[in-house]
Amino acid sequence: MSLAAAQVLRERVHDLAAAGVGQLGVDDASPGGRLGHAPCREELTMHLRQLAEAVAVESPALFIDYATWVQIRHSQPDVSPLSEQLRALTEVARRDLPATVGNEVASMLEAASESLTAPAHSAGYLSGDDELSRIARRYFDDLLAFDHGAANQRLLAVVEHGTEIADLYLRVLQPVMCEVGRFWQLGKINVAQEHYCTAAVQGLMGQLNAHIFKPGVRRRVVLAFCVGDERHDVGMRMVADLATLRGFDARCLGGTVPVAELASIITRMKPEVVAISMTLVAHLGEVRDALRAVRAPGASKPRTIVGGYPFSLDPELWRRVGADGTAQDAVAAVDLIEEFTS
Ligand code: B12
Repeated sequence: MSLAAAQVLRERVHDLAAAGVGQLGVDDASPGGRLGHAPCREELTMHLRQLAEAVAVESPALFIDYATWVQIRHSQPDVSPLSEQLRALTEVARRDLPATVGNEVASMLEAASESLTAPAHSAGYLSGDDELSRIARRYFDDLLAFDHGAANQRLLAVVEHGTEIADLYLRVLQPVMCEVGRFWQLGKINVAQEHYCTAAVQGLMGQLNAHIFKPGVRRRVVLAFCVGDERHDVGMRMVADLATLRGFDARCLGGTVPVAELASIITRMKPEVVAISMTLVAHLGEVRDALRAVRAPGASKPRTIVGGYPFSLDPELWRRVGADGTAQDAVAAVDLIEEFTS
């Protein structure tokens, strides 16, 4: 039922968004602080697309997390346009969709409405007391000061003095990137600054290649990528780098790989494990399609693992998309790859 309900929702996103705008009584002369007609319709469209993906995998947690994200991004207080929007969409779903679909959709919208509270104050990702947390804070500050050259040199020195690359990735770079995202979400930095920080981290990871790749025979191929329009590929590269460090022949295809090309690449590379990374719930459908393509008749049928933020949020999501397993971080991902190939 849920896949069918999600399909109905996807097909009717535009007319339901328009009905939602009508339900809210929004027009361009709306009083200050309210969205005008077009932006409101755009927002409702975005909510409905996310909702469709959550409905498809029967995961209220995914939609609740999305609603919480919207609330923080817009710094909305408790009684906010978002709760009004969710209420309007609930009315529209019950009124305009076939009863079975409408009920399913409406109950997920209601669960999200009920869970909306004033956004809690967060201490951020860099508040630890240990040495690596201090290094992470300094690195973050350096990047916000646009000083990536010296910042990266300092981190390279940390590795040369014996810090494991896995620790650098999970305890410095990952929290720094999450903090960058939090700052962007709160409007404390803009997109250009976020791009600069990402480029600095990617540059550092490139420089670390010399410490990661050691020549020699590597037999077990691991293929890592993201599909659809998924551009968040830093976590996936971490998985591939740490797999390389543990002796795998890990090959990274990067982000936004077309699903249609997967079967031929699998046939050619014959990976033992395929690792798919996803950050945005909007790409769930493509991840499911990719898993199907990887297992298509004639292909070499590798084991499949999926990971990225939504899979940590909903611990059963990997099963529902049809993967063989998941892991919360890059070290656990490589442990799982070892388990699947031993
Ligand atoms: C950098 C970044 C970008 C860059 C990505 C560049 C790149 N080449 O990766 C760019 C600018 C492209 C981008 C764009 C967008 N972004 Co962005 N982005 C980020 C940011 C700041 C960092 C991502 C990152 O590198 N994290 C660090 C890595 C190491 O963490 P990770 O991916 O979770 O990986 C770890 C684990 O999950 C696991 N893992 C990962 N993959 C796999 C795979 C397997 C198989 C396994 C087992 C494990 C595993 O291991 C990894 C290492 O331990 C995040 C903030 C955040 N909290 O992550 C926002 C963030 C993800 N982005 C966000 C948004 C909204 C967007 C945009 C929609 C913004 C917009 N309006 O344009 C677009 C969408 C683009 C798209 N179509 O993909 C939101 C998502 C909110 C949500 N809940 O949906 C976030 C959370 C920011 C925020 N706080 O609001 N973004």
